[in-house]
Amino acid sequence: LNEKEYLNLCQDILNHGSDRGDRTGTGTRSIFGYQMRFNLQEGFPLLTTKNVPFKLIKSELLWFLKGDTNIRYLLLHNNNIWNEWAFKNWIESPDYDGPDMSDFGLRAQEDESFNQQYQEQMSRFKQLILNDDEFAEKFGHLGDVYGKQWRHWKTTTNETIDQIKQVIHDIRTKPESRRLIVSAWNPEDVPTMALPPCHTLFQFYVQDGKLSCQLYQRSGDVFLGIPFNIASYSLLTHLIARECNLEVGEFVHTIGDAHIYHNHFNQVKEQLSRDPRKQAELMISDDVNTIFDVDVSDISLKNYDPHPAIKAPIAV
Ligand code: UFP
Repeated sequence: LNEKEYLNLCQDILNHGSDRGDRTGTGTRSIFGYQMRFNLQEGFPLLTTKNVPFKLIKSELLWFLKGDTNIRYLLLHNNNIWNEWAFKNWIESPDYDGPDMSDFGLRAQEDESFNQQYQEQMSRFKQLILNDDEFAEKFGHLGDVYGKQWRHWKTTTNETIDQIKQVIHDIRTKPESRRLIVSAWNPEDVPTMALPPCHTLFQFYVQDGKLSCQLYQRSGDVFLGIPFNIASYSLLTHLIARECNLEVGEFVHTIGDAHIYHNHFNQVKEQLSRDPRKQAELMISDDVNTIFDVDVSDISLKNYDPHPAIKAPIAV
């Protein structure tokens, strides 16, 4: 059962992980080096032991695939998952004129009156991104994140490489290749990135007419991030397979630092007490000619029947 792969990871970290400090100051329990395998023929591995908002996963992935790095597209699709990273650029800039927002991630969790102020500034930020072109140009960009590296990798001779187009071409023409790789980790860009890529590199593999994908993820927030990442790369595998006239094989998820934040322990235990249900089925509209034209409305899930969502604070 696909979902067991994830639940076993959670249990393994709780049982055998090391308690460590981390960049965000929250504290984690972590293990190093872990691999999960999801058979995509069995169904779509969106977790059922809690509700995971597939809508957000879809619009984020299509945003990456478009090569877009500005959060405006996401906000237009009611997707707020990258806001904090762009917000950080704004509040640290000379243009910002509101109350002090330093360390907003931790402070918003601990101090309710600060949280009110933070919510106000965040909604002001979102309105500006949506309605003010100049502001969106200046503060909506997240730097050289996935979209940029996947579609417009900058070379030393000032050309760009479209890694996605290239890998699709290679899958079609050299399916036995061992070089079917897309890398998001660009050491030159890392210092200026809002968040250095968590999903660092992925590789494809074709066997028996089926496309498999393996992701190397350097760092995984196992409660909040990983359920998204599993679904996102499974969707990517489906889309690339469709583009190459292949069936789907496996999604192999390899994680470097796999951690559960200390303030997610109760949520994880609640989730582990639940029984997995039947997996959903992914539907991609027949109208889609190429994944480069695909719209959020072309992708849907059939029979997704999860347990209720479980809320938890995000570490920024
Ligand atoms: N994180 C994920 N998945 C993602 C993403 C972030 O798990 O797709 F963008 C988590 C991992 C980590 C934090 O807890 O965000 C990034 O912090 P760091 O750069 O210190 O690893």
